[in-house]
Amino acid sequence: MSNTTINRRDYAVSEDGSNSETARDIDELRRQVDEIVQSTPVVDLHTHLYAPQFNELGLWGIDELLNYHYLIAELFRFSSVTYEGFWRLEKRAQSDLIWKTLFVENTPLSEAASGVVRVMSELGLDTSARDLRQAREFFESQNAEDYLEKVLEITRVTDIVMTNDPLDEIEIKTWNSGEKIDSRFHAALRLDRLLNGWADAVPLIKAQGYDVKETIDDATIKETRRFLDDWIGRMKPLYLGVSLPDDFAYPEESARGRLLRDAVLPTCKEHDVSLALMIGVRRRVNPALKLAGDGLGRADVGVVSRICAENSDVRFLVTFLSRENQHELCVAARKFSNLMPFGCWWFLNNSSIISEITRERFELLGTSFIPQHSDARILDQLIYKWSHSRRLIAEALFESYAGLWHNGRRVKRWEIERDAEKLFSGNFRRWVGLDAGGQSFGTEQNYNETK
Ligand code: RAT
Ligand code: ZN
Repeated sequence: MSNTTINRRDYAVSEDGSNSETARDIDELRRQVDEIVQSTPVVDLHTHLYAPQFNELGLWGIDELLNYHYLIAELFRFSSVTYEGFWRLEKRAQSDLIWKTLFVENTPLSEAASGVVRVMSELGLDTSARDLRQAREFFESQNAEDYLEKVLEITRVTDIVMTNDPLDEIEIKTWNSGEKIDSRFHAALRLDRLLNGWADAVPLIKAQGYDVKETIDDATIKETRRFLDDWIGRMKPLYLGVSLPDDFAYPEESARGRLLRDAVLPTCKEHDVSLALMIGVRRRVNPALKLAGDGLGRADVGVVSRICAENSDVRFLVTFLSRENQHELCVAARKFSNLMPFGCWWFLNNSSIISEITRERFELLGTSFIPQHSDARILDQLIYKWSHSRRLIAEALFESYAGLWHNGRRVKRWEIERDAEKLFSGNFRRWVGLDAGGQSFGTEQNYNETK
């Protein structure tokens, strides 16, 4: 439900003054926005999904869905199982326990749990089943290739951006095999291990034939740049990306600060490739939870303003993990045109918070931002994450149009289509130079020609 009450009397346009036509007009606007937002293709700019060529890295199916780290964290809110006890179980026993605890013995109200219900109902599965027999039979009968097509069709996601670690053994094998990657999947070169764990990264980079040292000197910077150049050549990433802690600073007297300033930013300039900064994660707040054990902290948005000011020839995609940083990020984006806010990341990918952040962004930035990415780790999650996000973004967009209408301008259908295209794919495509496949948007004439 929307947070803002729309007073339908405000839209009275009928000659006889009756309210029915008023309601019809605003309702029709609502229907138009819903229909357009539901059908607009999506480019999902940050996921942890993989093209089929990466084989076992691609996850799908009920056991993976239930073993999502968001749900593992929730399990321990309700179950007395110990961390060690849980990790000792086989994957199927883990998902059985998660199902029994979060879906049978408790009502699956959380965003992640309710999302599993959404996926199951979309696929025609019993969402109140006592066990996972039916769901497992369904997934066992699916062929991976056809299932990928099915999910992309249901979600209208046309392009998926992966998270690619150049130090991951399985990934390296696929990239080096020269196999053609499914063209709907795009790479994002992830720099976490390089920037956040230099000492551990050094032997791995060395093993790939680059003469880097733990102490960062000019020769090491040169070799790191060669490493990045080579991986950019191999992956053709749409952007370089890194997640950063809440106390991330810039400039910073540290290995990360030096590598960022002297290797990463010059590489972005040279290759004309964007840098994604995902700021605010506190890794391993509870290490016993493994991947589920990360938390968050409020960061300093001034850091982003400084980076943008000092590197005006680099484009930055930026997201913050703390809700408290969102308003400041919008204000920073008003000051720097090389800054593109994106997504409601991780702990912010919850209905109430998506609504709030998206409204705030419309108010401060119009349509000049990227409202959402899925962060899906399991293919099936695209179904619920995009269904939730589309609904919430449609609501926020409708309310912005209603406000505009109230102020004296009625948005036209082609303008709604143009706006939706920007929000769900165009802003990102243009930011990173991803070809829009011949589609043209933006003018009434284009709209009429493509109708
Ligand atoms: O959202 C998530 O699944 C997190 O575990 C992280 O992957 C985060 O999104 C990240 O990219 O670091
Ligand atoms: Zn992620």
